[in-house]
Amino acid sequence: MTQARDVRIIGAPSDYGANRRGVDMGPSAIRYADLAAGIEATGASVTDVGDLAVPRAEERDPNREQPASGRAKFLRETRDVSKSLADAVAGALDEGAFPLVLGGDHSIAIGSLAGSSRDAEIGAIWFDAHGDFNTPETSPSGNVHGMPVAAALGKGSFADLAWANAPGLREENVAYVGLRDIDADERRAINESDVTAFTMSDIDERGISDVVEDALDVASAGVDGIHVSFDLDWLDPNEAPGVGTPVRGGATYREAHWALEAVAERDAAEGLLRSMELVEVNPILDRSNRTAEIAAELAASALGKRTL
Ligand code: B3U
Ligand code: MN
Ligand code: MN
Repeated sequence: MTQARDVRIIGAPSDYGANRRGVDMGPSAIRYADLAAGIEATGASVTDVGDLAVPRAEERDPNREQPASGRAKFLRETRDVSKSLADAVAGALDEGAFPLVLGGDHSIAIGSLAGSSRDAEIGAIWFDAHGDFNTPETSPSGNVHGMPVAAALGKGSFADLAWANAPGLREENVAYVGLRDIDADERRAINESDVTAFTMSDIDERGISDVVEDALDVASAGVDGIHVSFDLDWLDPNEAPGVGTPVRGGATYREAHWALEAVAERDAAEGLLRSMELVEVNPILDRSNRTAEIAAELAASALGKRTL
């Protein structure tokens, strides 16, 4: 990178996609954990455009609008947030800035992916315990945070919802890292699709470095850039307790830093990092803001923070 990056922080305090309250406070908690200073230490400049307007879930009826088949709670509200986030992300890119989106639950990825791929072919790396590949038809919960990858790719009844689709994302360029909690129908759908999925077992067997390098190859093949979607529940709950759906057996703190340093290294060589989001930080369930602190640190690692 010849020019210093101009990072634009966009808060998306939505919790419409999750069944536990609290992730709406994620953006504040991550900012409070010295996010901007950590990013500036990489040499980047930072502009924080604040939070998107998200009405409180209590004031809304989750069933007011539903897809043609299946169930997706707060679909109407999710559409509104997705559209405004997609515009904010695409607007940042248009102006030469790097969009760093703070969630919110993982349903916000629908907007990030739509915005990042509005005028470009992109790949996506998905760090998550979960596949987020449910459709309204397969979801056991109706929670949209378990559906954003399927939504972006137009699966199931998302095929009819253009706002949810990411125009420049092909499933061949989607790579999961560290999956460990998948629903039965979701497993079938992932296996039948052209996405590439590395599980926690793959990391145990091959090591984090080989797996992340492979994921980067998949996501970056033939595209203009990649989106990094980072769900804090990818980490082990002992390290990152402040998430709504913790799953045992996750990545360590060191593996997480290594993974994002590998992203930064590839970016330094190839300039491929286009957009990023940090999601599912739930301050109510956290201990002394440590999950938010990890999120802030990981953003700095992805953007090129170095020890030496
Ligand atoms: N797969 C389940 C659980 C879940 C997905 N993402 C999170 N939880 N955070 C579902 O509801 O789709
Ligand atoms: Mn997720
Ligand atoms: Mn998850």
